[in-house]
Amino acid sequence: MKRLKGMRVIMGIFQKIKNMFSEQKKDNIDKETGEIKSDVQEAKNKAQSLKTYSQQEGQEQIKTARTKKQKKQQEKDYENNQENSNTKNETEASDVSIYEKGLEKSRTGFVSRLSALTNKYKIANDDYFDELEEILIMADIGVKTVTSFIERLKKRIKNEKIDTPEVLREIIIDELFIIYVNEDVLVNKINFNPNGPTVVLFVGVNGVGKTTTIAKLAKKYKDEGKKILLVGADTFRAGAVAQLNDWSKKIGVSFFGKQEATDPASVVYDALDKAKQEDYDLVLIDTAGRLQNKINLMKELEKINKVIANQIENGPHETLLVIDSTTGQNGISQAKSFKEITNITGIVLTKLDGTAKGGIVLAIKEEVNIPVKFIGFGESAKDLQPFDIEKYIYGLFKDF
Ligand SMILES: Nc1nc2c(ncn2[C@@H]2O[C@H](COP(=O)(O)OP(=O)(O)OP(=O)(O)O)[C@@H](O)[C@H]2O)c(=O)[nH]1
Ligand SMILES: [Mg+2]
Repeated sequence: MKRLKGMRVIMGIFQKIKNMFSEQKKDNIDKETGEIKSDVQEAKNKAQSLKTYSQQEGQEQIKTARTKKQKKQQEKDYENNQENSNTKNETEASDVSIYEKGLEKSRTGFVSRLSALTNKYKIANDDYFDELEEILIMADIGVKTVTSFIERLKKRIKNEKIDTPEVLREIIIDELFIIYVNEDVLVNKINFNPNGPTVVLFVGVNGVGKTTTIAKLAKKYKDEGKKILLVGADTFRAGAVAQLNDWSKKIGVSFFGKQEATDPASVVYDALDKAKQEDYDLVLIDTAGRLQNKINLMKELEKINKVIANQIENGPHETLLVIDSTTGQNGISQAKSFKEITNITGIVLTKLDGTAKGGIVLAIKEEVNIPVKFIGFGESAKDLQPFDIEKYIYGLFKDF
């Protein structure tokens, strides 16, 4: 009997221990479930905030850009009122005024028509959109870009219930900003080689401003203390090599070229030998752009690229396509063709001082998606600026 009772007691203890374990297990499971639930909730919250963030991000980007723009305007106003302002502000303001001055023609053409349109219509109806579309296409923005721009504009006007011309103006500028900055990191700098000479190849069709741009960039970087070598590899056009040589003397930088009509790749080969031996920082190579014969040009550029890559690690570090902005849609087709032929890393848009159509910048972004790195505003060595979309849009819409 005693044994039986003892057994029962032991069984009871076992049962209790078992229950304790199972309760403990249940507690653990509950605890784990709770943790999982809270993890899930946390993930949900994160996802929600990411979603909200990404929705807000675009707007934030524009807001930041606009705030910066307003700040620049304030700086500029301040600058105008202060005779003895500091050097940094002076540089900023002069950059802005270079854009303002350079885009004068565009402003009086395209933007004044835009202004007249928003004054004419009190509400944005179908006629308004038709006229707006026409103005934008005339400004060289490009049909594809204009169509998506108008669609977005209509949506915003509906969603945000915009009914005054003033707000409409703001929205138009915002949307043009969006075309350019949308989801991209804007790069307007040369990709410098940290281990030896940086090699920049210039391509583009005849007369777009390649040689002048090289001279302008040489001046800019010489003033920043770099040791520069200009290379005349445009051996196709008589006088092209001499023209670059003349620029090198004017600016006070070195030049490499051969007198007789030579194979451009062999000129580049010898030039890079010199660049390595004499420790040049920046080598700017001028080429001939005969797009008329695409296959030949492609072969020639391939050969030049091979020579550069063999001579200098990761070279060329940039291939800049020069486009004359006054040629409008033709310039866009050049960009498309060159993109097929070789690896273009950036665009230099020249002669913006000479065109009433500033829209090409936006069309290039949307249709070719290669960053505009520099813009040319005139014929002299100082008339070049790193491209800055804020200053550009500000210069364009100053009076809008
Ligand atoms: N107004 C204005 N003229 C420019 C600008 N850039 C270049 N030019 C002029 O455009 C013309 C052609 O410039 P180049 O630099 O010789 O052009 P290129 O591409 O080297 O021409 P090729 O060597 O013939 O292929 C020259 O008269 C330059 O002064 C600019 O930004 N604004
Ligand atoms: Mg030239």
